[in-house]
Parts: sequence; C-alpha cells; structure tokens
Amino acid sequence: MRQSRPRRSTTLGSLLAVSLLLGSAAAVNASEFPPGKEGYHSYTELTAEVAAVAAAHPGIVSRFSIGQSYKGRELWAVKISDNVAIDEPEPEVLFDAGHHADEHMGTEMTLHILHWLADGYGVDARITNIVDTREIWIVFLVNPDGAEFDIKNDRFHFWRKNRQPTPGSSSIGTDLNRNYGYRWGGGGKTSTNPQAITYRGPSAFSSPEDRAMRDFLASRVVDGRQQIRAGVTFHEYGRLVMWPYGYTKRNVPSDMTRDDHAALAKIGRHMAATNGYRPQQASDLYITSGTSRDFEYGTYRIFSYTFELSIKDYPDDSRIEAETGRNKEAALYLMERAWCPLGALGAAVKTARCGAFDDDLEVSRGWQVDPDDTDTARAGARFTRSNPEPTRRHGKKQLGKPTSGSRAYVTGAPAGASATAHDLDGRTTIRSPEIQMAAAAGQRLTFRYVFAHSATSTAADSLRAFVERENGSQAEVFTVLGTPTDVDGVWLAGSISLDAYVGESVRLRFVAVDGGAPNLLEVELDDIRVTRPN
Ligand code: NO5
Ligand code: CA
Ligand code: ZN
Ligand code: CA
Repeated sequence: MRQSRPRRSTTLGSLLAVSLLLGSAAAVNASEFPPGKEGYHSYTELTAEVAAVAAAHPGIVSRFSIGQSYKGRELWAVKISDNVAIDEPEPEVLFDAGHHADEHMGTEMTLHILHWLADGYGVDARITNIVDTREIWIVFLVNPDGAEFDIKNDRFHFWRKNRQPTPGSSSIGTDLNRNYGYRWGGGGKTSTNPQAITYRGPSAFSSPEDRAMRDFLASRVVDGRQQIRAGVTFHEYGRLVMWPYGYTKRNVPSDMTRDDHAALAKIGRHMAATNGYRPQQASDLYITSGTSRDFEYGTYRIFSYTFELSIKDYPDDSRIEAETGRNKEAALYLMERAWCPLGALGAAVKTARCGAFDDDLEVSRGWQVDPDDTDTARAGARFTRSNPEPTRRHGKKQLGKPTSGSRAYVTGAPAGASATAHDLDGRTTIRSPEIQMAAAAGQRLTFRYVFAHSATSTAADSLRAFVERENGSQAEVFTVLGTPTDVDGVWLAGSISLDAYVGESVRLRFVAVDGGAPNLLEVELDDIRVTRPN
C-alpha cells in the first residue's frame, strides 16, 4: 500500500546494484541431488529459480544478495511487496532457511513462500492484501557452501556447518546456528571444539554468512527502529514450532518481558495448531547459544520462530509438496500478525500496545538523549536506558524494578556510594523518533514514571512531557513539580489525550530538571506508548 509519507531510502537500491554486477558470475562446481531427491534445488537451480520469479514479477519481487559466503557464493534474497522499490512504512517479516547444510527442505519451504506470494498476487484476496500491506524478506540459503558440499559428486555427505577453515586447526566448518552474537559463548548443545558439528566458531560472527545476516538485519533499522517484527528460520527435522529463548530454560528471563513471552507462546501455539507441529520453547528441545532466533529476538525483539520441518532428515523429494504445504497457513498467519504481534493477547492489550508508538525500553528504539546539546546534567546523571539499581534515603527513592522487563530510562542507573551519588543535578532530555499519529480521535500518550525527592526539593525540580510538532513547536502536556516534602519512589501512570495531534507526525520529549540548590531527585520512565484510537 502506498502511504502518504514514504520512508527515506535504504540500502536496497545499492544492494540491487551490487547483485546486478555479481549475479552473472557462473556457479562453480555445480552438483545435483542424488537419485530420488532431484526435486530439491541445488544452488545453481535456486539461483535461476529466484531470478526467474523476480523477472516475472518485477512490480512486487526484487532479488538481491545480502553478501557472499566464505567461498564467494551470493546469499540470495528477495523483497516482496507492492511498490517493491520503495521502502514504505509497512510491517516487515523475514523468512530464512539453510543455516544447516543438510537441511534442504527449508530452502524448498522458502521457495514455496515466494511462489505463494508472487503467484497469488492479484489472484487470491488474502495474499494480495499481505503483499500490499507488508514487506516480506526471504533469505533462501544462508549456507550455500555447506549445501553444495553436502551433495558433492551427487551423493549426500551429512554435512551441517559452513566450509570455512578454522584458523589454527585442520578442521573445516562453523555451525552457523551457534555463531550469532547473542549469548554466544554460553552453554548447552554447542561446542568449542572445531571438529564438533556444533562448533560455535572462534568468535561471534566469525562466519561471513552470519555477518551478512547480521548486517542485513541492521540495515532494516530505520530511524532507530527495527522494521522486521516477526520471522521464521526453517530447519529440519522434528516437526516443531519453537519460540525464544534457546539459551535458557527460564520462560521469562530478564531479557524478555512477560507480555512478549505470552504473545510469543500464543502465536507459536496458534501456528502449531495449523501445521500439526509441536509447539514449545526452543530450550525445551535442548539449550543452544548463538542461534539466529535468539539474536533476532534478543537484539531487536523480532518475534522469531524456529520451525523444524519433516519427520526425518533427507526426506524423499516426494515429501516436499505436503511438508511445505502444511505450513502455508502458519506463514500467512504470521505475516498478517506481524502488524502487531502483541495484539494476539486480546482487545485490551491491542488498544494499549498496537497504537502509533509502543516502547517497553528493553532495546534501542531511536530515542535521542540531549537532542539539542543543551542539557546541563553531567553525563552520569542523564537519562540512560538501563537496569536501575535501587536506592534508599528516608525510604525508597530510585526503584530497582522497571514496570516491564529489566530496562527503563533512569537518571543515573547505579546506586553509588550514597543515594545522592548518581541523582540528578541540572537538566536531562530524551526525544523520541518520529511518530505518525493515526487520523482518528482517542489516542493517548501513556507512560509509567517515578518522581522521588528529598524534603529539600522545590518547584524548581520537575518532570515534563512535551509533544513536538513537525514545525518544531513544542507543547507541554504533562508536568510534575517538586515539593518541600520527602517523596518516596513509586511507579505512577501518566495518561494524556493526543486529540490535538490527530494525523500529525510528532515526537515526544521528556525533560527532568533538578533546578534548585542540589537535592536528592530520582526520575525513571518506562512503557511509553501512544494508544490506539477508540
Ligand atoms: C536446531 C534448533 C535447536 C534451533 C539447532 O536439528 S537442528 O540442528 N536443525 N536444531 O540445533 O540449531
Ligand atoms: Ca510496499
Ligand atoms: Zn538446523
Ligand atoms: Ca521496561
């Protein structure tokens, strides 16, 4: 859907230019699948197939490469959307396959998703709607070197890793689903032995293939916010639908919120009900560290799932149609749900969390600190997005527990040697990324805050919220002032009508000031949202 305000241009154009130059390079050492498995796509066939679909559907499919494998093969990808050459403000979804060389069904799965969308566009109303209102990314084969080696000389080699030699050893190959830089080096079914099939690599992102995935994901951060909201990484085998995390058995560790866990599990169970797979947290299978799924959720809060296809490894090619087909509903559902995954939790959550802005402050989402370079608070006392340490003086002042997860904006997070060691003196400001308000009444700015101070406080101490318009003007919409009494820290709720800004593009600002003679003042902010219209 073409929106009134196209996003600023992205790297897609340059990626396309690069792929045009490199796309004609002939594949080297092409192999075929063994007898009975010819229905699978070799790298050469995959390359040709993706190019053919893109050429047949130039308006909605664009092919590019996210980078090269260790041996220099292009890592082919497509974007599928209406107005495909334009980066529109539409929710994005990522499907990938082939981290593991021997798991060939995953690549067939991603090719089927490509065909469902490309061939169904303009034919099937549901698919047309998805293509018109989403931006779908597919990376078909993250590990082409391994996949080609696995079928070398037209027989299987039971190869899992990439084909990168490990420095200082005679071993070849890193497990690309152990090499991502989130909790890399942690425990579970992962190895430091270069010979092991789960070798994690000498360092996080030591493999060019995972680096290409990392850089592609980073390229989808626009105006500070990750655009990809949901995804599936296809593996084999076991017929499982798995949600984060794999690195811990805990259901809701400190790097996950309760709401996210509830929605991840609910969506996972829903998808499993449609494909007949078993739904579970990834670590219920076994613990893993350095996976793509944990990286995507942990770094960006992408609702990232692992599907284990098939009941066995190397299924006959006669199984491809049925095994991929049973995942069609799940794939379509996730693309639709990507609009606001948390909305799966029901009407109240949808109103609160599927509006124009929703930030639990758990990961970076584009806020600027000291946006005008006019703040006077020293660096250690400014708003930082962090896990606050509790402080006490005549009762609680800085509270140690955010209202969601383990991060909030805090004026100096450490407790320090005394309660006043890291409290605020002077002014500190945060400014949100652009927020496109819906053109309907009833939207509210809601947030949670702590405003705690000593009995020496005055009205020179304050927490203020402002709405900044596109023309730069700022309106104060919320004010709390200090008083000459001891006020303990407690999480309070702010809620302000934004009816004056319907349809506008705005930014939010929060300004905390310790203005009088130095006194104890602690300010915290969490769960900053613009709710849906009523
Ligand atoms: C995966 C999942 C546990 C993510 C893995 O059999 S698999 O290797 N496809 N299982 O261990 O990375
Ligand atoms: Ca589009
Ligand atoms: Zn796998
Ligand atoms: Ca939080």
